[in-house]
Amino acid sequence: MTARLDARHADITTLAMDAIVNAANSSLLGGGGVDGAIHRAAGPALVAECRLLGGCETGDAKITGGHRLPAHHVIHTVGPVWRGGGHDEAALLASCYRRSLQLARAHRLRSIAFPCISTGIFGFPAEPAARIAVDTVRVELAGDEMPDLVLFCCFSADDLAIYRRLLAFG
Ligand code: AR6
Repeated sequence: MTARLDARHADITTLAMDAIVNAANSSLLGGGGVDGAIHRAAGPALVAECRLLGGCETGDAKITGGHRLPAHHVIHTVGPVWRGGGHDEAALLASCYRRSLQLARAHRLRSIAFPCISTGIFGFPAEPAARIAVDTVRVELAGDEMPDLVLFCCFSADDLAIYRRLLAFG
């Protein structure tokens, strides 16, 4: 069986998944956007755990507990800042999805929710970012049983419409 992919309009901090993914920065010490929301909801123990991780490279991912979140784990990944498209942004964004799923699998997690990494403060255009997200997740999970649910968590109706179309028609 291959993983089920779905998209939902939600605040990712409310999702009771095995893991939610955080669109962090390389310090892993918090910020605005979804990063700020996750740290506020998880409580101060999350940043204390993050301090032990020594930061994270763009395109890579690291895992912590979920603390006060309903999710059991947080996978922190650092997306690229959009600089016009000629600075390896697409490959680095794909790497965020790939590395997050590899971590989820290594920890035997069954369900994971992604926000639209890099498309807020980091400025990556929404449509190409969603295409990279869906294509990368599909390839990474081909023929693999774990995780068995991957949710694209959209914070806007516009993002949800993009993902619904990509999931329906490829
Ligand atoms: N639940 C789900 N999605 C959300 C939520 C939420 N609660 N809040 C925002 N989004 P962004 P980035 C969506 O800016 O572009 C931080 O300061 C948002 O609408 O959070 O990767 C970090 O520390 C957008 O679709 O992340 C970094 O410095 C998506 O999450 C920097 O921002 C990503 O927007 C990372 O920028």
